[in-house]
Amino acid sequence: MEDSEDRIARPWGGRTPHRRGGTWPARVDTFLADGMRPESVERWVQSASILHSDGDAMDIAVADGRMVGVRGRDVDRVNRGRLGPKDLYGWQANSSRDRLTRPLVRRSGRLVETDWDTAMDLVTARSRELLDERGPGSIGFYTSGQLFLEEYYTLAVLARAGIGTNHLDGNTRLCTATAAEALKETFGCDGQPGSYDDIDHADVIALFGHNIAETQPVQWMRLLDRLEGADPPRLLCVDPRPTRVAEHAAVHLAPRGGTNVALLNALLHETIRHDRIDRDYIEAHTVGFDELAARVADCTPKWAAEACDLPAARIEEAAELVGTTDALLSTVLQGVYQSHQATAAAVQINNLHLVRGMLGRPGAGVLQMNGQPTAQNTRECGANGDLPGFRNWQNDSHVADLARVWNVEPETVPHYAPPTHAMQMFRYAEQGSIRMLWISGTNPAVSLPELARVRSLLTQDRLFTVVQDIFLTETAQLADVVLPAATWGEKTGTLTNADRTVHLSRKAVDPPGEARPDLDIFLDYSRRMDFRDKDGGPLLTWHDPESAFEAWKRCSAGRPCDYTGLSYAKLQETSGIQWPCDERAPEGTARLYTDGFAWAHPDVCESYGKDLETGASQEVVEYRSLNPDGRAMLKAAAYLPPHEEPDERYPFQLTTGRTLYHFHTRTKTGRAPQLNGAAPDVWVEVSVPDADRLDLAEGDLVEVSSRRGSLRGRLRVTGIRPGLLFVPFHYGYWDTEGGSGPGPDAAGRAANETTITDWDPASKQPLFKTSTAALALVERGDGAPSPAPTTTASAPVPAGAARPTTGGPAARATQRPAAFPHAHEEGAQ
Ligand SMILES: Nc1nc2c(c(=O)[nH]1)N[C@H]1C(S)=C(S)[C@@H](COP(=O)(O)OP(=O)(O)OC[C@H]3O[C@@H](n4cnc5c(=O)[nH]c(N)nc54)[C@H](O)[C@@H]3O)O[C@H]1N2
Ligand SMILES: Nc1nc2c(c(=O)[nH]1)N[C@H]1C(S)=C(S)[C@@H](COP(=O)(O)OP(=O)(O)OC[C@H]3O[C@@H](n4cnc5c(=O)[nH]c(N)nc54)[C@H](O)[C@@H]3O)O[C@H]1N2
Ligand SMILES: [Mo]
Repeated sequence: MEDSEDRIARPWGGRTPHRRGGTWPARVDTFLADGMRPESVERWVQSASILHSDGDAMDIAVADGRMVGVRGRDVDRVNRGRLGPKDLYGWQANSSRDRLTRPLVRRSGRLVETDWDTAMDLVTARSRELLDERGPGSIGFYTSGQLFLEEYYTLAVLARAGIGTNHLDGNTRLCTATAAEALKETFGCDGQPGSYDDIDHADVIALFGHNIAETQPVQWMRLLDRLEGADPPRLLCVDPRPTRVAEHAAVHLAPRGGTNVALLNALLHETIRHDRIDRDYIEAHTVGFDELAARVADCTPKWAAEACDLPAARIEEAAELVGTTDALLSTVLQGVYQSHQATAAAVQINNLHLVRGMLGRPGAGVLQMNGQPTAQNTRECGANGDLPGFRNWQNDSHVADLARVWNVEPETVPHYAPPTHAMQMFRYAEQGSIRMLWISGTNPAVSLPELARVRSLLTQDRLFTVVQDIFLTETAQLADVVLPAATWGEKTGTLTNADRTVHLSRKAVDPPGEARPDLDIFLDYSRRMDFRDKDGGPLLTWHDPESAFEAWKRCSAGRPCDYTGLSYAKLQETSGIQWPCDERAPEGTARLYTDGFAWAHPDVCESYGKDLETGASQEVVEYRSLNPDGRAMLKAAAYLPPHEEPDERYPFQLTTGRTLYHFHTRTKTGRAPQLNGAAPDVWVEVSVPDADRLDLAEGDLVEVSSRRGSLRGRLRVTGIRPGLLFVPFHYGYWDTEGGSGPGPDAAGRAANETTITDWDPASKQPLFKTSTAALALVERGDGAPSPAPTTTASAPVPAGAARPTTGGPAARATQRPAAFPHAHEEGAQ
């Protein structure tokens, strides 16, 4: 029984009802390029999606040496065969005609094609010159959450021990730095406590600033299936927009932007006041309860109601929901991480679970989510502002241990200060102390805040920029050297999703032209730079993905993210496996912290913590006195009002984020016709009362301006919280209509023209969700609606104001129920 559906119009497909505690039924979703029949597929190659943090496992269909489609893997624990819209259609971008196929170098102001030797010689010569003249601190690397583990590890070793620079960070700084920081603050160490399997067991699921329906659509399918099954969960949704999650929620709170800490302190207040706490658990496993209780003593629902602009009764209902269940699962994402007081808020969610003893058992867990497909790997490999293997830069024995793994002297590994965070690196580039910036797998000319500033700092003469990408992006167009990369499907590697599930993604087809895997580019650079270990041998002892993976396993040994029990062969045989996976847990580990918080011990923890208000790093002595035995830490935080508040000139709060059909700066999804068609251009969401008051209507062309800059887009009137505007951040000036060239008419449509350069003090994550703006009419719509989708949080009010979003025949994908092999049901504990 197979059925076919337009998965643009029906993004989540059909339902397979799922009862609490049962096994999620499998369903295999397949999309093949037009005219292609399953019989014509020559090979199916194992992989997993890289267009979000779920790692939906899939096989890539190959015929005639080309990718022709994808099919979900029913054996996999994460998705059990299901695929979301980006999984189904996004791969088509790989074969776009405008892929970069040769290196480019800037000559007399223009980027011209060249060969690899010329390009790499230029990069090497500049690196040497800078090392000689200005030292390792003049070179910075800004990487991604979208490469493979093997690539990050290689980059981390070459940057930290080869160049010896402290300036290496990922765009994970913009993404999940707060997740990592919140885990370190509470548990002493990064590492996702919960598991996606908790969705099968939870009784209440609380989503804080997380539009899972659009950003992790396959896990939303799992939730929808539970909502239709026996003993469904009740949802709490905290989001100022009318997301699909909000629509299905038992309680939806739409707070004023930037007030998460006020709300959470009230939830904690109610939990403690009603004695909905687990005293034995608190006693056995935590430190800091008395201070937390004192800090939230005055944070009544009535007090928070004012700060958050919510009815106090709703806050009480939410508190009852999370306070009275026996199985609470919370998920947290950008509505917290990119909002005001990001780390402080994310930590209060950990606190809620700790005081209720809701951790480490089926259905009771926290998912401090990741967003990008391989952000977890960026963090564990130390290609972000951390040392590899969650080692502590302030702990000399951790640095010595890392130096042992790399066979270098400990002084070679910079640890005189915290690894530089991305926002600081761009500041250094602006001020001139960083003179070479190597950007891989990210498009900062669209994704960083305050783009006018970013453009001007990237185009300075004194800064040498290398951009490694698969397209000539807005950022690549500003580079001195552009290196053409091979991507997913064209190279082999591993990736780890938000619930620690490691997948293997195999090469299915050759990359176009002379494009090379990022791993090969980094290895080539290291060879040319002749990086050596302390005995004169090559610093990098590996030569391909599998040998890089084996090297990483040695680095991970004995750390929380232990990969020593994994191998390519095992990942191929079993599909996804959750780390840690070692001798003691050869099948992987479903949940962390089932039995205490050993990684919080002062000798092994990744971080001694920070002051949540100022971001100042604590010293080991402070940590030891606070937490001598290694317990979970309850850290309190007072609510502080957002930095930028609406005023007469900029009367709106402005928030930015995602839509279901696009991924980030759209370099892939903008080139997949079904996805592009569903949301072809930027729009601006405004509430019904605000539109009425300003006499604005659906489809009007408006300008959104802030202290930083402005953008134009068509208006979509929705059920969003009054006083708040929303703009999707996907649209740079690159225009899909006119091919790959920048569309001059499309200038000024990027959300980040308007966003603020400001970041969370502890995690250093930029605040993309909280700034202020003005809204003005540019031109009346001609009756045509805005290009916003109707199937999502941007649904129009009234519902008939825009034609329903559909994909037509080109978007038909099949769904087939499948038997789920029970052997893979739950990873070992
Ligand atoms: N379709 C799609 N999926 C993706 C991606 C994509 O680009 N497209 N990107 C991936 C990546 S890298 C990431 S990081 C994730 C992000 O996934 P999400 O965090 O789910 O997505 P966002 O749209 O950034 O933000 C979520 C919600 O935060 C709400 N919000 C804004 N301000 C506040 C606030 O102050 N408080 C609260 N409580 N909520 C607020 C917004 O209304 C928005 O609906 O998605 C991943 N998945
Ligand atoms: N206003 C606003 N801004 C935001 C956000 C927001 O919510 N609002 N969210 C932030 C978040 S959470 C994120 S994660 C960032 C994302 O921001 P970016 O990372 O800048 O966005 P992407 O478009 O994913 O950029 C990835 C780049 O890598 C290239 N690429 C793809 N595959 C490969 C490969 O295999 N190798 C190489 N070398 N390149 C490859 C793509 O073509 C693309 O140019 O944006 C952040 N910016
Ligand atoms: Mo992200």
